[in-house]
Amino acid sequence: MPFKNLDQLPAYTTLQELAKSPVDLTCHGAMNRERIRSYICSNDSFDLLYATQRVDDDVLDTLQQLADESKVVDQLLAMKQGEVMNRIDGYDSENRQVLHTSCRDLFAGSPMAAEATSQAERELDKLKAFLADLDARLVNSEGKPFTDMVQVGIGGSDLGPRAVYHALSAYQTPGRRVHFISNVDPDDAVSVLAGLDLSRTLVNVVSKSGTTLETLTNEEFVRAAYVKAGLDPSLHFIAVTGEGSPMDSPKYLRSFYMFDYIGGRYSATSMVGGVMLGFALGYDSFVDILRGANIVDRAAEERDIRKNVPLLLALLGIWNHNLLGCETVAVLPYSQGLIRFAAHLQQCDMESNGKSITRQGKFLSYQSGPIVWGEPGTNGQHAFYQLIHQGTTIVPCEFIGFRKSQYDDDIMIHNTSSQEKLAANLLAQSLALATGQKSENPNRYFPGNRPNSILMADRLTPRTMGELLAIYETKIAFQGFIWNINSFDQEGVQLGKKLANQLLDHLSACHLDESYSGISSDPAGWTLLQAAGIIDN
Ligand code: G6Q
Repeated sequence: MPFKNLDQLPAYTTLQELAKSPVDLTCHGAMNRERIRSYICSNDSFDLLYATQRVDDDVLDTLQQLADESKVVDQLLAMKQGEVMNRIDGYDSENRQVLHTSCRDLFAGSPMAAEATSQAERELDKLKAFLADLDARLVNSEGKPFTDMVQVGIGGSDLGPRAVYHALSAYQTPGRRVHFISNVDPDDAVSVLAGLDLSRTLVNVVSKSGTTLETLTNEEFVRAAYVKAGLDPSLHFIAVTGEGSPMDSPKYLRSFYMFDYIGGRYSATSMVGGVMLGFALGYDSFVDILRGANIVDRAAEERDIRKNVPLLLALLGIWNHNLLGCETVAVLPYSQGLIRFAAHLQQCDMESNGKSITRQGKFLSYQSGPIVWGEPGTNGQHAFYQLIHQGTTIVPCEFIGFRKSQYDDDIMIHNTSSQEKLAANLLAQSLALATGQKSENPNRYFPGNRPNSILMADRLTPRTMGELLAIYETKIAFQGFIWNINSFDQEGVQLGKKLANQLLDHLSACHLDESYSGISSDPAGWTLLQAAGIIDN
C-alpha cells in the first residue's frame, strides 16, 4: 500500500485554511443544546462527547476526507491481517507484523490473523489450566495456597499490565494481591519484598526479549531473597517471554509465551498482562478484558469518523496538534482506578509516535506525536489545572469519566453522592475550558477555547477497561498511519542503553583492577562518572 505524507493530502491544505478561524466556543450560545447533543460519537460502552473541541461540520467533513485520503482504516485492516507494518522502507528495521489485536480476536468466528490467534488461544488454555491448578492443588512447599504475586518487568512488560491491575482492583479475587518491581533501583525491590511472605508469593518474570538489564537484575535480586529465606525459586518463579529467548528455560514453575509480532507497549492483552491479571482477577475477568478490547478493534473498522471513537479521537488530536499548534495532550481520568493509565499512555503514545522520519526514512516536515501527560481528577484540579485554564500554553484535554462507581459504596452529602460530585467536576471543567469567563478583572479572566473531549462510560469494569485500552492503542496507531510514521518500533531508546552498558563496563573494570582508567577509550563517559562522584577522581 503506498503511504502518503500528511502534507501531501489535499484535505490537509483545506484544514490549514479552516484552522485560521476555528469555531469560537466562547461566543454566547456556541455551546448550545443542539451542538452538545449532536457532537457525540458512541461505540458500545463509551460515548465520546466532543462539542467542546474547536470543530464544526466543515472541519469534521474535512477530517473525514483526511481519513479517506490517508486510507487510515485500510491501514488498520492491513495491520490486523498481518501485513508487515513495523518497518522503514530501504533501511534496517524490526521488519515485523503488528498483531496485538490477534490476542483478542477470539469472539467473532473467523480471526483476521488465524495463526497468531491460535497461538494466543494456546497460551490462554495454558493460563486457564494454571489458574485452575492454583485454585485446586498448586500450593507452596508447606501445602498453603499462594496469596501474592510479584511481577518483575519494565516498560511494556510493566506499565500496561500495572495500569490495568490498578484499574480493576475492585474486582480482585479475595485473598490475592499483586506487586510490581520494575526499576533497577534496588530500593524498589527491597521495599516491595519487605512486606511479603515469600513462601506464599509467586514471582512472574516478564520479558519478551529475556535480555533486559533491569528485569534480569531484579529477577536475580528476588531469587537471592528466596534462597536467603531457604525457599526453592523453581517452585515460585514463572516466566512470560518470547519462545527461544534466554528466559525460555525449564527452571521456571510455568512458562508462557508472547510473540515477536506483539510490541511490548501493546502487550497488556497478551500473556504479559494475562498471567498476572488472571491470578488477580480470575480467568473469566481476563477474558472480559479481551472481549472489551475486541469490541473496539471491530468498531474501529468503521469508515465514518462520526461513528468510530478511536478514529475521531485520533483526528481531533491531529486537528489540535498539527493544525491548531498545541504541543501536548493531557489525559485526565475522573476515576481513581485509572491512577496509572496516563503512565501507560505516555509509553504507548510517545514511544510509538515520538518519531521524526516517515516510513520511507525521510525527515518529517510536520509534527508527529504530542507530549502526553495526566493525572486523575479531581486531584489534578487542585494542582496543575490553573495552567490549563489560564496559562499561556494551550493544553488539549481528554477527560475520561464513569457514571457509576466501582464499589457502589457511596455517601450522600448535601443531597449528592461522591460519584455525582466527581462527574459534576469533570463536566464543569470541560465546559469551563471551552467557554471561559469574561471579566473586567484580568486576574479573573478565563480565555476559553481550550479544546477538550470527554470519554464517558457507565462503570470501569474488566470489559470497559479492555475497551479503553483498545481505544487508545487504536487512536495511537491511526495517528501514526496518518503521520506516515512507524508507530511500532522504538530505536530512540537504544542509544542510552548502549552508553549505560559502556559506563557499566568501566565500573566493572574498576572493581577488577583498581588502576583501571577509561579516560583514553571514553573521555566523556569516564569524566562524567568522575564528575558525578560515582568513581573517585
Ligand atoms: C515497548 C518496548 C519496551 C519493552 C521493555 C521491556 O514497546 O519495547 O518498553 O517493553 O524494554 O522489554 P522486554 O519485555 O524485552 O524485557
